Amino acid sequence: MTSETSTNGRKVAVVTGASSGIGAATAKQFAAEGFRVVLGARREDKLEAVAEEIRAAGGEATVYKVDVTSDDDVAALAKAEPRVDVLVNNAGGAWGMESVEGAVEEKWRWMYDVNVLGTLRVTRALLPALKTTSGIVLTVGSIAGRQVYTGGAGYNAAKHAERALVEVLRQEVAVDGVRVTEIDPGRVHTDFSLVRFDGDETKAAAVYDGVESLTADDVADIIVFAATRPNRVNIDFLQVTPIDQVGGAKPKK
Ligand code: 8X3
Repeated sequence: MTSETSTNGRKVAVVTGASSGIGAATAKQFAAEGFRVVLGARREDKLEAVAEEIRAAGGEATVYKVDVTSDDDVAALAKAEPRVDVLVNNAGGAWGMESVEGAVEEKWRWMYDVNVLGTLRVTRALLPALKTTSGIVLTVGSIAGRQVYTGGAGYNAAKHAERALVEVLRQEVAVDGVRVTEIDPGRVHTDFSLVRFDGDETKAAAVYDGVESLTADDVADIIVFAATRPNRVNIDFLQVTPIDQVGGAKPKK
């Protein structure tokens, strides 16, 4: 992170899935650290609300509609933002908890597209800019990408694949001075479960009921910490869970 050519001399952090949860919290924290933040997500009204909060606090934020499954959206983002110091690949998610025997291919395809190909699309498009700044790519994986659990096969497969992508990328771009870090959270209280259970609020609430989960800010803290180390410090990955989830990826039902 050497060049000083961004708008107002600020370094630029691009965050996908920035309209809520870990993405929104991460964007706010980067802005508080003095970065100009570039927020991408599908829901523009929600994105704009996050950006307004950042601006009200004295930060600088730019918003783009970015569905990471759309090549056009990603290309437009890359064209409009020639300087990138930090990329946070946060867009992703789980859909369903069917057994392997009951697997729904549509859900598996969506999970692969968002978690794996989405991370590929955005990273590939922004790599030229990241090489120019000796930047850093941080990808929000999951403990589900390191361990498996019953009912998790589609999500486990996608998150394991995303981790493989990230590990290969690290080896390929180290020579360019680009660092690649994976942040692997366990249970974080966000809309994650609402999405997984098709908007079923009772099922989603049960995941977090009676246990203390991580907050989106807990994870954002770690992302910003990893991104703001000196360039000589490479962090391969950080796994973070609530205390009751130590040693096992199994989500609470
Ligand atoms: C989600 C982690 O523990 O809910 O990425 O499967 S967990």
